Amino acid sequence: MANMLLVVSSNLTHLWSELWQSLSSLISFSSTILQTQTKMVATSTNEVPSIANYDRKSEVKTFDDTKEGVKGLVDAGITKVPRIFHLPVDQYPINNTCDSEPTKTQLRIPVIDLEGLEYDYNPTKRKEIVAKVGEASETWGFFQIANHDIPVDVLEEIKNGVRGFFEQDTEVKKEHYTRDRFRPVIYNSNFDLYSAPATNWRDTFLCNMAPNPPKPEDLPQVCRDILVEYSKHVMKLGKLLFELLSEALGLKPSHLNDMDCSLGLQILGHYYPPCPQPELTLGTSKHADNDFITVLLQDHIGGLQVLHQNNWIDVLPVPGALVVNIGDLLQLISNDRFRSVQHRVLANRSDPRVSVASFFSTGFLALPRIYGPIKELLSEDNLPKYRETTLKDFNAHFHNKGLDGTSALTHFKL
Ligand SMILES: O=C(O)CCC(=O)C(=O)O
Repeated sequence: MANMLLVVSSNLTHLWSELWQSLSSLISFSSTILQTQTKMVATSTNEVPSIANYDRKSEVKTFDDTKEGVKGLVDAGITKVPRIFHLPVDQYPINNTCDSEPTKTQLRIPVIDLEGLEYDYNPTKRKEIVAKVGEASETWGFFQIANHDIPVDVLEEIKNGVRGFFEQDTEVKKEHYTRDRFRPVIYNSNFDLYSAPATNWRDTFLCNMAPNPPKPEDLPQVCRDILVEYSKHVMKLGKLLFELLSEALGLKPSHLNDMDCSLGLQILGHYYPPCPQPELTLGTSKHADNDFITVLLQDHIGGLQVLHQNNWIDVLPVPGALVVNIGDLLQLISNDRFRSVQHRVLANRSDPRVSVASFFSTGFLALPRIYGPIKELLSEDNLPKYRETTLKDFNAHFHNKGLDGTSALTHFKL
């Protein structure tokens, strides 16, 4: 009898396994992605997992091991957002996704026209622009610039180059997948995958383009030439922006450039695949940038939002314009005069979104230079608010912390 039961049970197991195998082969997902999907249990909207009630570390690792990023999940036909991406309920971007009504408020970040600034030197015009840059940096920490001199076809090409990187053959793309910060090109999904409380619906690649650019052959072939060309344009623009920002602080035009604020450039290409449940997650969590300034090129999709007076304000795409934002390091050296403001990116249901973020900082190099509040800005009424630091130490603190919604600056406050 016991033997018969064993035979029946073994037959049943065999049948079940055959059924499962044919089911699996019916579904055309790659085996890696299938494993990922099986392990990364997708919950429905009303089953909200708390951070503690599943083995997040192992699910995150399974996802990382695919080296296919969020795009890999979408390509595999995923219809529910796996729980590693879920925000805690109180942080859902409720009624605020890209698919919903645009933010009701009329507030918009300033758009500053740089026309005439360089070619046709006109002191009155320059003063006007400097005043606008100063005011936007103090109140918003964000502004858009038009007529910045980077040709529209270069902007189009770099967006296409980034899109091309993420949409190329997965096996070729995977060669760049790494968490080694010292590689010339770093492609992965979520730099803070193992420390952040919720994973973002975003893949990214990063290249350190200045002061020591990678050998051209180390750059991804699909966007190699345009990365080099775009970097040259952004470096020139960065130098101009640091002149304007120096003047806005009442310093000589070369002050911030002389402090090496424009020495280091990291270019990040972000890819936000369409998301089946954008209400549960974010493309990029709330954070402020760990650099002096960021020059951001976004495509037409939208989703970037800035936290202003406790409201999330959409940074609407303006064709041909670039977004500039003040980073933590400029807030630190300007002793809180300029503000590094928190921002986030919403996930969206319909189309992939591409953005190219150019970070000015040398934090990825072990340079000995020490940064603290600029002496010329200090007085008895304006005592230093931050302790001095190397950019390497600042970066290390930012990276260990991850995008957890808190400011990296707090750690450096006096
Ligand atoms: O993709 C965007 O619009 C913003 C990206 C961003 O916030 C960042 O790179 O820090």
